[in-house]
Amino acid sequence: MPIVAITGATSGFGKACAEKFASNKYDIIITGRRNERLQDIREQLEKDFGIRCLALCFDVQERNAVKEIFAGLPDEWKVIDLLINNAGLALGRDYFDEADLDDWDQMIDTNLKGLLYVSRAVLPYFPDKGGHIINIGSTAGKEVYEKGNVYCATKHAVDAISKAMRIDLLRHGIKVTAIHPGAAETEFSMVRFKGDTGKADAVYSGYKALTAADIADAAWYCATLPPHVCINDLVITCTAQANSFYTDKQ
Ligand code: NDP
Ligand code: 8X3
Repeated sequence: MPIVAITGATSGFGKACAEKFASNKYDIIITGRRNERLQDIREQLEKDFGIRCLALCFDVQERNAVKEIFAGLPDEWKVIDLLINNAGLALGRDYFDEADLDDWDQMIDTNLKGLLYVSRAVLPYFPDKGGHIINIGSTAGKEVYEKGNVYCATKHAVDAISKAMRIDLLRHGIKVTAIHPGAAETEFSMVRFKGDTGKADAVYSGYKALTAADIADAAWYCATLPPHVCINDLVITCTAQANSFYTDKQ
């Protein structure tokens, strides 16, 4: 069975991708910081789909932990066909001159440095002249919006590093795809607004946002094309969203 490793699989896009690939008989490596959720999801995937699932609990910001976890993979998990770099977050929605510097650090360390650490740790396990990395960017990586400053910057960085990885990894036959979703209803806004349900719900009210399953379907499409075809860059929004900040509820 092919193996997919998915970071940030305890909720949202990552969990939906795990379900999509498991339902198509991939074996799955799921990661995240919340171990109880990881173990529950592992059990559910194994039970529902009859596949093997390995749950790895770590923080992508911790460079040494990332390296050690992947260096210690059991032998039967040592060929990884696809990596989905999905773990990420926004923290706060504040003017540049008012935002919290700890929030900035965490977004940079997770969305950019975490993606780099995991990618380097997984690269040795790709098959000879093969392998595929899907990076989850954002429409915030294509355009900036008011009070989006550093979150948008991290996703612009994901856009740039995806292009750079595609060029540098071509000599190993590795595909690199960036998927850039617009607003999707997941735990994203609850995290961004630090548990303020009113603010989080308002993000998705008055129009039909994307769902996590929509993004999993897109990832599945990109992952299952013939070897000579690579989707480089895919921007996907709900129909009501015309760009990174305009929706028809405005
Ligand atoms: P969720 O909050 O539902 O999921 C985020 C996932 O990332 C969780 O599984 C979380 O796991 C994991 N994660 C966060 N920080 C870390 C960390 N330091 N180490 C390890 N895992 C971490 O949000 P989404 O599913 O919406 O977001 C997934 C990705 O999609 C993110 O990169 C986000 O920026 C991007 N995105 C989201 C959009 C949206 O509107 N929802 C639109 C465009 C892009 P745990 O807490 O267990 O560690
Ligand atoms: C998440 C989408 O518009 O909240 O990346 O930045 S948005």
